[in-house]
Amino acid sequence: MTSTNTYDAIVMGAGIAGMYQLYTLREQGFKVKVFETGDGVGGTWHWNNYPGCRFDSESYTYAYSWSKDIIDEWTWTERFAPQPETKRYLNFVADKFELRKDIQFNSRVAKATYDEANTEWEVELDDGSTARAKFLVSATGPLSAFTLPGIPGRDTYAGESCHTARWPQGDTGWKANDFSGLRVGVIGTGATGVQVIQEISKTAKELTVFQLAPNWCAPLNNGPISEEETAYNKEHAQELFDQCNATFGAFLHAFDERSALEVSEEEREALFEKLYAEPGFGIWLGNFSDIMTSPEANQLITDFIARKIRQRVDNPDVAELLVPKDHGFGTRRVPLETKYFECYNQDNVHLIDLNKTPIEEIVPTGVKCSDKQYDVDVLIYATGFDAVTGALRRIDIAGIGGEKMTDKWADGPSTYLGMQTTGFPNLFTLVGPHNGATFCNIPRCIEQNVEWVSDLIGYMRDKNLNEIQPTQKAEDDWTVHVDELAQQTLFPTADSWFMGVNINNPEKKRMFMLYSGGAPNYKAKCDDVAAHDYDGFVLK
Ligand code: NA7
Repeated sequence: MTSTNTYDAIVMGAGIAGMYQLYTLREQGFKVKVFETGDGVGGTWHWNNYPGCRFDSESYTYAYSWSKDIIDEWTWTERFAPQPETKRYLNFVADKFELRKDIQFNSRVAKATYDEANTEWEVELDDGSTARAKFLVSATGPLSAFTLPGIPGRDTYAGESCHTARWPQGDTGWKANDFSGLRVGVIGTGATGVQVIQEISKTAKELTVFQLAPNWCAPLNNGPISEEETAYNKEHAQELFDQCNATFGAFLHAFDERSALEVSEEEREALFEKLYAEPGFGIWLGNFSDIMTSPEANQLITDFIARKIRQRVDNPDVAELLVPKDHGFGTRRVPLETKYFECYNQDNVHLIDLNKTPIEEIVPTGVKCSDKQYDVDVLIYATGFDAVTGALRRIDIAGIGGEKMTDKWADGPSTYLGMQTTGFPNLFTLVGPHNGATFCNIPRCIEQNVEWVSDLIGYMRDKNLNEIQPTQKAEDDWTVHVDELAQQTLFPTADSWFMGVNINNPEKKRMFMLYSGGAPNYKAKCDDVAAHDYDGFVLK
């Protein structure tokens, strides 16, 4: 082992979190190395380059807030930026702050082992090379470990296919979003499926959508940002960030404090209509305060959205297939769409209900359902992720006494603040399970996570401390608290990635994976812990 591959901190992942963690620790004088699987920065926005990909956060609220130069120099063109623009933005930040010099690309961390004697981590990359650091920060992303269905015959398919999170590069044809003349199949109708379906429907000769459960989608209402708006957003950037940080999900949208049940039907419908016509997540996170906690209130918005779907889809039978029957609005992630429902009014788009006619196998020419075979030229898997813990589960992580993290979390994660778990000292899980950042307008909460970790590492340096991990009690209490908070909401009533459910990971225990107490409460708790000398942690 030479000193050249020994660092103060190793960060796994060069997405939004990893890039900022590198920046903050480096500013504090630490020697930092980032290992990134991909060949560029951006994480989610590097990998998810499928047609139609964009975020559902207002662009200027998704941006980094920590540099006035970035805010002044970068101009967002659309209210909800498409993936290429966000990727360009993150590359712009990487260039501006010379982040790449400390990032090693094409380098997947395969193994991480805690060395108790030296209180440091050794990581091993796919190519067998190793590096060491006192601190190991996971910035691997909550939705990065994609899943492919275990449908029989998948490998026999002779056409072209991909998962949306690994869209192949190409300058022409379907790889460049031109599906003309092609028969396309899409499996999956989550937020990703919705985006890719509405896009492919514009050019495909035939688009066949294979749907298990429909989702409660609502309009994105995207549009260009005018010069006047841009000028305002730049001038008032900090106010806008502060406004976000004060809300439950760190979006611009704050819940209406009234109950959906206490207002008149006219008032209720008026708010629903207004939110449905407005950009972004207002229909979910700016709605009456009890739509996510009261089944009766939730039923009202659920009925409203169902009416909208039935109005927008011409064929009543197809409309019924698109109206979810097994969960209420907002209990799963709400996909925001642009003419998604209208694309089912086109002759070239066909919706297959896999509950009635399940896929039996993939065959060389397409998809064989129980009633019929659908031949396709291109088959797209929009089948989701091993969410929140997936990327960590794919690394062989061993803590004190060689305990494997996969064993410790076999029945689901247990954490303190979603940042650490006992037995794995000096390892921090940004945007990890039970962490407030994972149910959030992510960059807003990433900044909180990163700054908290950087402050803590600085504190340990100042106090000459070498090791930190939570007490068992703090971890148990937080894990119970996370579950209790979730039980106060309607989230546990639906199967979703929030609950760790994806049919392609049947071994994963069904439990709420996020922190549902809201961004301000999460930040207050983290700040309080820090203010009390990291109460709940054992520091040595
Ligand atoms: P999601 O939301 O997990 O959606 C995955 C979709 O794929 C969903 O419709 C699934 O149906 C479907 N699916 C998964 N496996 C299969 C199989 N084997 N057969 C048929 N259909 C299947 O992932 P997304 O990528 O859309 O979104 C993830 C997040 O990324 C999103 O919330 C944004 O925050 C960004 P099911 O739901 O099980 O009925």
